[in-house]
This record gives sequence, structure tokens and C-alpha cells, in this order.
Amino acid sequence: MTDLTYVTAGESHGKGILALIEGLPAGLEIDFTSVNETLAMRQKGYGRGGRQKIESDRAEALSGMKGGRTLGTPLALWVANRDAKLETLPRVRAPRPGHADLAGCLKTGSKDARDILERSSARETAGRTAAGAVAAQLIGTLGVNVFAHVTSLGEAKSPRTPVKQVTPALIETREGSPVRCLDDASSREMMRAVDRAGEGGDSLGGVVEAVAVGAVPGVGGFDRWENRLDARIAAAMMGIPAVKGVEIGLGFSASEKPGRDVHDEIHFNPALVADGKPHGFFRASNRAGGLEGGMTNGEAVVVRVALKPIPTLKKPLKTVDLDTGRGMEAAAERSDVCAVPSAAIIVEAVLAFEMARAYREKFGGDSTDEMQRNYRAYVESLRGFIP
Ligand code: EPS
Repeated sequence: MTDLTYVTAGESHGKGILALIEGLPAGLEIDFTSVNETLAMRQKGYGRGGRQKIESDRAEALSGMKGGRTLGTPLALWVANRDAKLETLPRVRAPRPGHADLAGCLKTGSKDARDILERSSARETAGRTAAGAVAAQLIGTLGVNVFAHVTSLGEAKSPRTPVKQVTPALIETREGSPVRCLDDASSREMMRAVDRAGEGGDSLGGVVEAVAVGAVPGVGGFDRWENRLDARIAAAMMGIPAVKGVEIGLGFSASEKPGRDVHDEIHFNPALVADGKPHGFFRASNRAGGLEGGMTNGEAVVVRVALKPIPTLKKPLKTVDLDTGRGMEAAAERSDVCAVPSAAIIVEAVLAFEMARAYREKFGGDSTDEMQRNYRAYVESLRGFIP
């Protein structure tokens, strides 16, 4: 099967989070040390709350592997919760503005917002991160690397730093910043913004930029709207809790500029092939964010994701009692002040998964060897495109 998909299961304070991945090729060696490092990164970040001191996320494969390699069968990844206390947690009758609480209660008829919030909690992203970390290893074997960093927190913004290559040094720089920003001065400003929000009993949102470098052109589709890779990436990003906006390339600002300042002129240099690029086509700019007509164009895929501030506030907003309809203050649970630095890891994982899914469709194969053979044949055809 070459349709790469996954589902997650699990509540925030249930036994754990499961990610069930289908459509991986057989023979993929999975480095669980690296998957667990990614999970640990997701737990870290300036503005995280007390829960992360309790958890120590590790992914365990329950199925789909033998001898460290995939079998081409469903891969079930399990991340256990240490703070598993679902059955003893109190009822929540004060729905939080901005959370899934009220709409979920009205939808299901439940008078306990806990029935809703336990699943809509961002704890679920531990499963998505594990699935994305595996997907990243698959596309890594085909030269695609993903990376994400924080470009703003509240009103604190970092200068633009286009990422052209994902190197260990770049990851080290990002991990050296408690807010996962590549610029030192901006990192400090962002941390101050988180401190101010926390002191005021408030929360803070921000923007994450993600890139996928090394993708060959022609991945994705122009045949149906739902096969467009930009549509899939945007939908997958919107599926991350708190995401309110997604931009690709210039995004919204493309609408304010004339065409000549938006489109990336096409150049060809056969010598590029010898230089390590698999084909001779290139652009001098990348305003399209690596995607044209729903397909990769050979430049880096660049996605920006805007996250709203977390809805659980220490100084709560007004809401309504689910029993009486009378005004009251929203539930003030233990919470993070800011989850944007963690979201960088989640966004990176989600982009990896969508890239891997599109690569599975383009290159197929029941085994990683077969997928790689198909990939190499395609690269050869690109090289011979203009003889
Ligand atoms: C979350 C609330 C906090 C976060 C949680 C998401 O958890 P708790 O209610 O247990 O304090 O820490 O995120 C995670 C547990 C995680 O692993 O990301 C919420 O309400 O969405």
C-alpha cells in the first residue's frame, strides 16, 4: 500500500497516546533514539507549564516492526502518559472561551467539558510528532529534510532568516534558544513577552516557519483539488490545535504586490546537475514557497503557521455555567503560558508527514529499496529532460 496515512487515539490524562501509521514501505530502519529526541524537544520550550515536568515521552512500536525495520504493515506507536488520572479528574462546567469545551458539549450533549477537552488537548500532538518523526526518516533517505523555527511570539518578531539547508549546526542554534528562534536578540525579546503574559495571568501566540528542503519538482498533484500539496499541507497544519492561519511562500502579502514581484523567474543551468542538484532548473527567488500548481517546483517548501494564544488563562475570561446558564469565570486549569516553541516541533513533524505522503504517492514501492529505485529513475528522467 502506498497511501501513507495515520490516526491517533488517546486522551490527555488517559493511559497514553497512540499513533497508527499505515502505508510505510517495508525495510525502513527506524531510529527510535532520534524519534524520542524529537518527542523530548516537543516537551521543551519557554512558557511550558507543570505537566511537562511530569511527562517523559518515549515512543514504543507495538506492531509493524521486526529487527529494527518496518514490515510494511501497520505501525502502532505508543506514547504512555505518566499523568494518567482521567477517571478521577473533576467535572468541568465552566467552558473556556477559545477551547473546544462549549461547542463540544453542545455537539455531544455532555454537561462535562472534560469529556471534550481531554481529546482536544494538545497532548495528542505527541502522537502526531512521533508519526512525523518516522515520516521524516523515510523522506530523509530520499534527500528531503524538514525544519521549523519560531519567527514571532506576540509582537516580538525576529528578522527573516531563509533556511536553505538543514544542518546539525542549524538545529543546535534553534535548540540553544528557549523559544526556538534563530536570532539571539529576538529570542530574548520573545522570552520577555512570555514572562509578561505569564505575570498577567495571560497566554501568548506566535508564528512558526517550516521548510522542507531537497524535494524534487513534480511531487503533489494538479489533477484534483485535494491532491494539491499546498492544500494538504494547509489542512494538516490547521489540524494542529490553536492554528488560525497558514501561509505558503509570500502568502497573504502576495495579494498586495504586482505579478512581477510575486512570481519566480525560471532559469536553466545544466551544470547544476554536476553540482549535486538533480536537474538544471532553478529560480533566483522563492516567493512561491516551493509550490506551484499544487506541486513542488524544486525550491524549498516554505510554510508559515500562526497560532493563537492558549485558551486556558490563569486570570480567566467570562463564561456561563453549563448547569444554570448563569455567568461565571472560565475554568483555570494548570496550563502552558505559551506553546509556540513546542509547536515548532509539531509543525515540522506535520510537514514531514505530508511530504512523505506525497513522496509515497509519487514513488510508490512496497519496500524502501523499490521506492528508492523509483526515485532514482525519476531523477534520471529529470536530468535527461533537456538533453
Ligand atoms: C493542555 C494543557 C496542559 C498541557 C497539555 C495541553 O496539560 P495539563 O492539563 O495536563 O496541565 O501541558 O499539553 C500536553 C500535555 C502536551 O504533552 O503537549 C491543553 O489543555 O490543551
